[in-house]
Amino acid sequence: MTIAIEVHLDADAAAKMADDVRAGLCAYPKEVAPKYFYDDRGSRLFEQITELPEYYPTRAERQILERRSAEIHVAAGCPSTLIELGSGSAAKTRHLLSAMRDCDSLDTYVPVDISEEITERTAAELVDEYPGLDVHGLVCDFEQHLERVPHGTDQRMIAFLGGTIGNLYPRQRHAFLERIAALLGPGDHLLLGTDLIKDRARLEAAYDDSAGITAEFNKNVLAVLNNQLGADFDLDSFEHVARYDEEAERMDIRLRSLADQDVRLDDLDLEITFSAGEEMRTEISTKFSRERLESAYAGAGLELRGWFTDDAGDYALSLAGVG
Ligand code: AVJ
Repeated sequence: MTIAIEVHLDADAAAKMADDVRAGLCAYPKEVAPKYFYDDRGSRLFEQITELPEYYPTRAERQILERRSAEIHVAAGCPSTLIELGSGSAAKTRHLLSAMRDCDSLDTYVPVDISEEITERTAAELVDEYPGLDVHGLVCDFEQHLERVPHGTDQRMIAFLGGTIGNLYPRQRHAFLERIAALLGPGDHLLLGTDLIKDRARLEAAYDDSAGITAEFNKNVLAVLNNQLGADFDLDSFEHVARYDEEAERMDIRLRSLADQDVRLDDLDLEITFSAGEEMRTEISTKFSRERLESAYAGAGLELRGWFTDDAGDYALSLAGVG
């Protein structure tokens, strides 16, 4: 059993954020990317979201993994290496690791995450829980460093859970799936978590909970800009908006300015104005049907090989492979 952790954090991550935020705030309509939600407070708020009665995706995904990990593992050809993008605390991943162990194929786990602290803690826990397991962690932004995941002769499964692919616009999603396809050998698989299309009322409730946690999570992105870019956003002058866009089949999450106001971002030497009622997009969360996902896969050279949903049919884990 070994632990090896490689850190590839860009020295200029801060500069990239500055450029990215400037471009988004100077565009019309204004937009800030959802990856900036997740500072410490944002990550804690997201944890709370996953426990809300209205927010079903986390529970649905957990149910699938609890009940069907063995089946998923066999359908994926009994891989011995599990690579997980955005692994975090690997809470749900343990079901997959246990299925691999139970049929004696578990060899290597590769968590890929932006947080060094969490990756180290998770690695230490897992080598305890799974005797003989090698953990080869990668601390990086996987959108930038996807190609660093280890290649080898072992059968691999790349897991991307949680439904985060829904945050990507179609072109970004296409590019991401193509990069995954390029990483997969003939026997390898992608295991992807996606939220499914359902009625507007349930979707909108899931993203606008009655306790107001999602609203706080959304507004927290303004606090991130205040802290990291020297901005002076007044969080109370914005309100949370979560609408289902039926045509695009995605949740569209925004912050609406409650007044005419100016905001200064010192570190960008930038002053922007919001008019009362102006909306700034902070996230999309795409919802899928099996057909839609199948065609997204096909467009990137991937083939749908397995489809696993929770009892209610709210959420899917799918397996995809190349050629
Ligand atoms: C972590 C991107 C999957 O889209 O459901 C939850 C984030 N945003 N509530 C999602 C989120 C508002 C979540 N993902």
